[in-house]
Amino acid sequence: MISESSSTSPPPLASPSQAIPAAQFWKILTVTDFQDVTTSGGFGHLQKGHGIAFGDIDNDGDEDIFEKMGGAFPGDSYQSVLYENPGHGNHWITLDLEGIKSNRSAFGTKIRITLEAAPGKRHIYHTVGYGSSFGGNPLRQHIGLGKAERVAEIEISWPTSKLVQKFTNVALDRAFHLREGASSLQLLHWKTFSLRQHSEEAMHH
Ligand SMILES: [Ca+2]
Ligand SMILES: [Ca+2]
Repeated sequence: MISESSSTSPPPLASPSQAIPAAQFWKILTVTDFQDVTTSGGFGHLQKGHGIAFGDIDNDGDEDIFEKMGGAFPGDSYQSVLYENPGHGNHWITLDLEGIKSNRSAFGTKIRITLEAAPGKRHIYHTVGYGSSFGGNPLRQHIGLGKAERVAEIEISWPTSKLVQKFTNVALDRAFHLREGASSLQLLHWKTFSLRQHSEEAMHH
């Protein structure tokens, strides 16, 4: 949720006089509202980042972040970091699209989700692509739905066939596969696992 001190301006850039710029993450609430989730997301880090990718790595419904650390010069290196998102209780949906007439990876496919949420209907727009900086996000589209009460409609517009598919009353907090032109979304059962357990095991080896 927007903090009480939410501003209508983008977050300030770090001052050039700061000796060690800390990694900060800002959650975009609307085009003009930002929320600092550096602490609540556990994303604070003093090293410089060089590439970043967002994806729900442990399949628990929130986006985790992989960050390639270190600078551009030889020797300016640091181990890369995987930030496990603790979650903020928001809804989500994941769409794994497979093109048939359009390219198989569904690049360029446009997704429009219509939500019912207080105080009324809201639209969310996504276009399938890697969409990252010096990194690459998974092509499966993990889409945050905030405090949505219902997904009223998902509209998928394929790039080559120009086919437009619509699905209504889709369940929240689920992952679905869709082949271009198929009549229904197929529910996916991805297994969740503990990133923390894996990292602790790695530290003992
Ligand atoms: Ca996750
Ligand atoms: Ca999580």
